[in-house]
Amino acid sequence: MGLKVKKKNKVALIFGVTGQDGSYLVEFLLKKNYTVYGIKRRSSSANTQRIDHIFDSIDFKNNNFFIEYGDVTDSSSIFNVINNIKPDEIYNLSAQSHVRVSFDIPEYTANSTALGALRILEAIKSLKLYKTKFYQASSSEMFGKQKTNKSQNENTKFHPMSIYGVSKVFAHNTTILYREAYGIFACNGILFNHESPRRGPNFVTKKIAQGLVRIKLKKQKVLRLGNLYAIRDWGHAKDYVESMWKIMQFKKPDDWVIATNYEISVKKFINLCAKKLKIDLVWKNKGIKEVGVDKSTNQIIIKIDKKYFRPGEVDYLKGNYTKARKQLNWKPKYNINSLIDEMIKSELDFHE
Ligand code: NAP
Ligand code: G4F
Repeated sequence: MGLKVKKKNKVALIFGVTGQDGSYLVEFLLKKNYTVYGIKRRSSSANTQRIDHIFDSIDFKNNNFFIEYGDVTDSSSIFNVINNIKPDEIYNLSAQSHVRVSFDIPEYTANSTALGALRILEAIKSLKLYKTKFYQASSSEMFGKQKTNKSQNENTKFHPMSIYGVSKVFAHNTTILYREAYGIFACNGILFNHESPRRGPNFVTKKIAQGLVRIKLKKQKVLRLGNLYAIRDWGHAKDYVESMWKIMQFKKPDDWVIATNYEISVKKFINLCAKKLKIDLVWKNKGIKEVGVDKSTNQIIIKIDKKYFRPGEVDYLKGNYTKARKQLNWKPKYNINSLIDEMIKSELDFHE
């Protein structure tokens, strides 16, 4: 009988582990038997709510999950952690990820979202870790302003409309440069919007699901929103973290669009949520005066607030993920209905 050699676990390092995607990615990798290190930044209040459950969950009993302090605006912390861990795979999910906020804190957004990726790639290069693979969380926000409402793929030209988008283009191109100039296995996942019950509360889907449930339960009177006519291609974060891993296992480093190829407006998203909650919603007026009225009570429950409009808006995003479907054998399992069902259920459960 031949000797059975236990294969060493692969080691992954995640920047942005405390975020929506980071939390799903840890769960995914632990189930694949990885040893996972996550980087959290210092904050004055707890920022680990999305991952705390992993430490004492039976689902992850044999886990190998460790948290280290670090910050992608601090080169020395990046260098030290990569040097100590020497991971097989690095996932850079860290960013100041809110598009509207990037107009208010442009310099910090560029520092974390653009230069963060550069700092990690520089550390890989200077430590000569040529076996370490790198994943960059690129974004459909990079496509920005498009001349036509055609779906976007890997060859679509970028025209970012926010400092966040500009920063992501920098990180995206830097990733390609380090691949081509230094031979690093560096990949970009150009992910379209993806949501979940763990989505941050100031992104529109979570804000709508949370707000309408609170209104239904009479805990909130009005939900204030910005542009109702932006169109997005919304998927589920759980599906999208699987694509990140598949991108890193592909035979060569490359860039990939990950999407559902199904687009709806913010207004349609509201209508679908309202219908699931049995709120009889009708719309009145136009422009800034547009309101959503609960027909059963005749109360205004949705108002437009100028403060949520952006100096630059992205009107239309719909991704063509044919390359990922054919070459990575990836496709989304959730659709818009199952995504909304899960988000609404989680909000209702919260109030039980
Ligand atoms: P998220 O929930 O906002 O998570 C961002 C993560 O980055 C958090 O863990 C955050 O830490 C961390 N972070 C922020 N600044 C940092 C810094 N200076 N140093 C270290 N960590 C820092 O975002 P997400 O939705 O999970 O998205 C993950 C990544 O994919 C982001 O880069 C985002 O830009 C990109 N992306 C997202 C989407 C989407 O639709 N969700 C689509 C395309 C691309 P705290 O928890 O302490 O804030
Ligand atoms: O939910 P959002 O803030 O997402 P946005 O701007 O598309 O960005 C998200 O997706 C990107 C991928 O394309 C990521 F890279 C990025 O990190 C982030 O995860 O806004 C979606 C749409 C926008 O057009 C916005 O103007 O909803 C519109 N909107 C209308 N009212 C609102 C609101 N957005 C927010 N956040 N809050 C509102 O009250």
